[in-house]
Amino acid sequence: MTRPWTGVIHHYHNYLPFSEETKIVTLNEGNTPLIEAPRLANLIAPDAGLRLFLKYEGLNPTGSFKDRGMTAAITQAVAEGAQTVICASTGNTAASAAAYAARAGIRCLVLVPEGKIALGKLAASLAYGAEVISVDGSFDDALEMVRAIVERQPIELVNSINPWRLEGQKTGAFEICDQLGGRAPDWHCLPVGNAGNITSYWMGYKQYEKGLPRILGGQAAGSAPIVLGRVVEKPETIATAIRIGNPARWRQALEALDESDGQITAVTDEDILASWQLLAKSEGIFVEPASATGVAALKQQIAAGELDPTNKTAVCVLTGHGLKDPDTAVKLAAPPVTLPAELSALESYLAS
Ligand code: AN7
Repeated sequence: MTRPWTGVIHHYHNYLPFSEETKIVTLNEGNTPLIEAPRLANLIAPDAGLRLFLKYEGLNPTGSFKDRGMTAAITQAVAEGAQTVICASTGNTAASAAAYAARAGIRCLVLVPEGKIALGKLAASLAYGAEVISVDGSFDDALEMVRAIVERQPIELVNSINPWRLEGQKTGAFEICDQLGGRAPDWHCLPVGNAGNITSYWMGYKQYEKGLPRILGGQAAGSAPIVLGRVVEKPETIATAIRIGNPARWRQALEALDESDGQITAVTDEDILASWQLLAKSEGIFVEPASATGVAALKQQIAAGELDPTNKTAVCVLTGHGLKDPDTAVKLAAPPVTLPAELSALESYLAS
């Protein structure tokens, strides 16, 4: 019998700086599927022999990749005696912090940008019992507030400025190498918001020593500070998860791109939604819009001739589940057909 999976800290203990005695706060996160996507591969790179894999991080306990880093951050916070944690969030960090804080029995405050957080993330944060504070400003404004408050009060910050978040998050790279049979892909594609994930993956690949991919990051065109090389004061995009104008891990993201001979590119909201739809309709994988940004970036770079897909292996990280943002999904689709509850109505519908 195989050992039951009990979360990323237990599984990758030898690669993480926790002592044997530390009491681990976990929801058995990680071990998410790496799903090969041959139809999608053939759509974005016809007959090129591209092997495309999707790392479906939406299947983590709170429905996003954030749980990998949050198990580590909350474990460490509790080990240091913290009784309250705080974060600013576009939603997924909030839901994850709220869940792990509940698990640990500590207080959790989350600051979110007013009106710009997807319904599933708000619902979950409230359900887990976090104190949700809606800030009349952007994510970047909220992050400034939490950075300042933790200087003044004994509250632990659990945004990805917290180095323990990166420690947990880097396990995504370990898993991908393990799932590919002990090697890294040629290309690793992902959305970039606050740039914690890109920083962590690069740390993880370097530490695991199974080869190094080239990193391809995607930012939404209306929120692309790293691509533009300047802070975006009023970021906009339908992908609210990555509506961030001043990433906290900006410098480390540039290092990852430089060291991996990678690139970062801006993709329009239309391109994000086109890839979002392709994922759902051609592979049966429903993600929140931001999560399609890595696929959109890969598709764009191949189409532009910037990236040669011939016989390459690419992994796209799908960062959050589609049920996080049901409003956008419903808004973009045709409404359901309504019929009377009669067989004849169904038959005429099928004939039409
Ligand atoms: C689905 O939850 O910043 O570049 O506060 O939710 O590591 O920030 C979310 C970010 C990609 C970008 N995909 O990752 C937050 C938050 C999804 C996300 C990102 C986020 P980072």
